[in-house]
Amino acid sequence: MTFAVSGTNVSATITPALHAFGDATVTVTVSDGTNDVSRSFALKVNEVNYAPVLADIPNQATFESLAFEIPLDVSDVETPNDQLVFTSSNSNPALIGGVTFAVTGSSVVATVTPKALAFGKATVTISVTDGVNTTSREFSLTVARTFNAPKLGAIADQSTAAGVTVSVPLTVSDSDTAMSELVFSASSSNPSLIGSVTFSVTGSDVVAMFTPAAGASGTAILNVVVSDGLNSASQAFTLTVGGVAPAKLTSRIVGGNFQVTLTGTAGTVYLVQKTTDFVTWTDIGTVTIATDGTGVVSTPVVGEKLFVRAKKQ
Ligand SMILES: [Ca+2]
Ligand SMILES: [Ca+2]
Repeated sequence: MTFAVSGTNVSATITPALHAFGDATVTVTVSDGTNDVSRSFALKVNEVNYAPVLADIPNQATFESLAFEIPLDVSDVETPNDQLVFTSSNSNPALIGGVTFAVTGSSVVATVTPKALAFGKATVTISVTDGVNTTSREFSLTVARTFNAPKLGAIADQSTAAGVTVSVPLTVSDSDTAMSELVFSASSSNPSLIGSVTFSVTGSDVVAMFTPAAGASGTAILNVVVSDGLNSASQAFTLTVGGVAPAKLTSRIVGGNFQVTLTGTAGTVYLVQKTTDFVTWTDIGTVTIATDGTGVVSTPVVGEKLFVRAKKQ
């Protein structure tokens, strides 16, 4: 309490204590050095609700899909931090997955989670209210794109009949590129064998379809590549396209041997047997159809009649 004297006017100035409110009796005394005179009056200091204080939030940067925390400097004269209500909004809902708040004692931490596969900029506004007054701060958020390489699982070797398309499911993943944005391609060690390659992408299911060229048979090493535009992954496998199927057996005498030729799907294994009486069959040997679609086995000529048969193994 201070007094100011100007001529015959005296004014008293009363300053309530910081953030204090309530009722008081104020007594003012004036003295000439010998005699005192006092007067009292009632003073009511009304309650004021001070708005929460939220310090400026620096601009933020993160990487695609990478959540991060921001410590918030918050206080309120009347309300403890754990009773304040925190909310957020942002200018780019396609980028921001959500903002959550954790209050421990007076410590407040906001966690910002970008949406999966999203990148770009947003202005984020964080608000805190004591129920009456609200204080907001905004900051700029930059989510930088990342380029993690796609992943492609191993592909088992495949075989198919001549002219028959073979469908191969692929195991593909990419942590930061949408499946629909991935680019698939394939190359062949034997281009004349493969007529066309197409890829079908449905959600996360990817199927590669290899169609042999008309009339072609043999084998090719196919290299399948998936790219996100910057990085790629690849897997190779062997595709065998069979010749004429089912197997055809021909025989002829060559230099005193009975030579048996099988024509069929490459990679197929046959057991070739012989007999003279259709009762007792003796193994000549096994034949694996080669990549040219044929396999040959021979046995010495014995007697006048010899019959052979081939059994698929
Ligand atoms: Ca307040
Ligand atoms: Ca990627």
